[in-house]
This record gives sequence, C-alpha cells and structure tokens, in this order.
Amino acid sequence: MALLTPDDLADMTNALIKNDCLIQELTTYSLDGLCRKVYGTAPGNEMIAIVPVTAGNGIIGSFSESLLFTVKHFGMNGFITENTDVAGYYEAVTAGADIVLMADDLAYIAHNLRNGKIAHNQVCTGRIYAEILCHAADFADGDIDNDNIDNDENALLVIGLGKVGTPALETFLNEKQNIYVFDVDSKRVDEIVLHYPVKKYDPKDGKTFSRIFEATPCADTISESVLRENSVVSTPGIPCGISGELIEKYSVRVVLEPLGIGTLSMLYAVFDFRVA
Ligand code: NAI
Ligand code: 0TF
Repeated sequence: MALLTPDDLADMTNALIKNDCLIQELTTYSLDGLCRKVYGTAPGNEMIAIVPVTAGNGIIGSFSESLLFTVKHFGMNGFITENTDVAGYYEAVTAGADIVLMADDLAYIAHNLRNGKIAHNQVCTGRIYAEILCHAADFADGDIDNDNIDNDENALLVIGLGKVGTPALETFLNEKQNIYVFDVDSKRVDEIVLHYPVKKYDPKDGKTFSRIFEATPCADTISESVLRENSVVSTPGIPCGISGELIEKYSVRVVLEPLGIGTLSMLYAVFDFRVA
C-alpha cells in the first residue's frame, strides 16, 4: 500500500473543507449528508478514540491529528490516546471509547466496540468517491440519464482496479452505471472484465467521459484524450492523476482529499444508529 507522507497531509484541513463544498455543488449533498444517505446511519454521540501506531514505518506526522480534525469538523467527539499501539488501544477502551480508529502500514480501520462493526479504509474510500460520481448531476454536456445505462454518452471511466478501485467499481455497478475500466496491469483488467459486467477501455476508440474515477498511486494517469469540457474527476489516488494544466484547459472539477473523506465514510459504515 502506498503510504501517506506528512507533505500529503500538510493542507488536509483546507482540502477537506473545499472538497465538502465541491461535493455539495456536484451532488446537492454535504459530505456527511451523502454518507448518511449511502449507509443509512447517523452519529449517536459516540466517543471516537484515535490510536497512533508505531509498527512498520511508524507514526506519520499529523495523521492522528488529521483524523481528530475530521471527527470534530463533523461535530463528533474524539481524542488521540497518549499511548501508542497496544497500550493506546487499552487506554482507548478503558477511557470509554465507542469507536477506535487506527492504522498500520497494511490496514486503516474503524472498529465500533459496541456493535462489533468494522470498516476498512480502502473499501470505504472507494465507495464514497464512487457515490460522489453516482450522485453528481447536471454536467455541461447534459444531464446524466441514469435510466439508460447502455448509453455510452453517460458512461464512466474507472482507472486503477486495486483495493480502492474495485469496491468503487462494485458501487457503480450497484448503482447501475455503464462502466469502462483501465489499469496498467492488463491481467487485472482481464480478471475484472471476466467477473463484472464492464467494458475494457481502449485508447484507440477515442472515447471521452464526463465522469472519471481514478485510484492509482501515479500522476498523469488521466490523459487529455478522455476529457470533455467540465468533466468531473473523483480521485482518491495520491498523487493527483490529472495535471493542473488539463484541469484548467477543460474546466475539470476534481474531488481529491488525502484522508478525511474516506475516514468519514468509515465512521458512517460502523455507526449503529439507523436513519429512516
Ligand atoms: P492498489 O495498489 O491496490 O491499486 C492501484 C492500482 O492502480 C493497481 O491495480 C495498479 O496496477 C494500478 N495502476 C498503477 N499505475 C497505474 C497507471 N499509471 N495507470 C493505470 N493504473 C495504474 O492501491 P489502492 O490501495 O487501491 O490505492 C490506490 C491509491 O489510492 C493510492 O495512491 C493510495 O494511496 C490512495 N488512497 C487514498 C485514500 C484517500 O483517502 N484519498 C485512501 C486509500 C488509498
Ligand atoms: O498511508 C496509509 C494509507 C492511508 C489511507 C488514507 N489515505 N495509504 N496508511 C498508513 C497509515 C499509518 C499511520 C501510522 N501508523 C500512524 O500515524 O498511526
């Protein structure tokens, strides 16, 4: 798994706030409103403990602080444990935490100690970034016609079919979207096309897309040839897969933030309280 760096998180608080506004503009839902709709849950005054973990490559500067910012920004209660690792987990539980957030180099999880629900960052990140595109409406080149899923005009391009991209793909399919897929690993593309009702994207076809999902650890994965004026790109991938020059040239709207959006999605995945 590609690990975050302190530089990735340097502007995280502004990025979360700016992306929340963009999500609202694109979907009519605020980020927490969208999570509530997607998961059918809401916060119920849970105390959220964040446990710093030193295993592997160790503490990432401002990782825990960015999680606490996310928790508090969306009106929830939380704290960072003074101790790390197992001692931090013990501290969290004995201090009465309802939910524990913690990450090592392989997994970042939210665990609700009251109801046993557990959520994985890669799955929840893929899901929420996909839901943003599903709910995005009113593009420059016309409204999305969700009733006509075979219409290639409305098709979505998914780039990067790994641990974030695959749950995103499943979300799109649940929402009955028409999907083209691309990954630099052609074996992965073949596996995906075999298992899911999606089509291979072939650059030779010259297709362009008003909605693009990207989850790779590489820059410049989104080429000019796939873009339309005002395309929307929803991309958890770090670094950003589209250049600033293309964003400007095509007035592309890009949803990208390094940690908070996925974290909120994880919390809603483990909340207990179900909304009507
Ligand atoms: P992964 O390694 O499981 O999957 C990445 C996929 O991208 C692989 O299938 C790989 O073959 C493909 N790929 C690599 N280079 C490519 C290229 N140039 N063109 C097309 N496909 C390419 O990684 P995972 O866990 O799915 O993460 C993807 C990205 O999302 C990483 O940058 C990770 O740091 C980021 N991420 C961001 C989060 C956020 O909150 N913003 C949360 C979790 C992950
Ligand atoms: O960097 C990562 C993931 C995070 C996905 C969210 N964008 N790519 N995982 C490593 C987290 C390690 C945290 C560290 N152990 C700490 O500070 O507690």
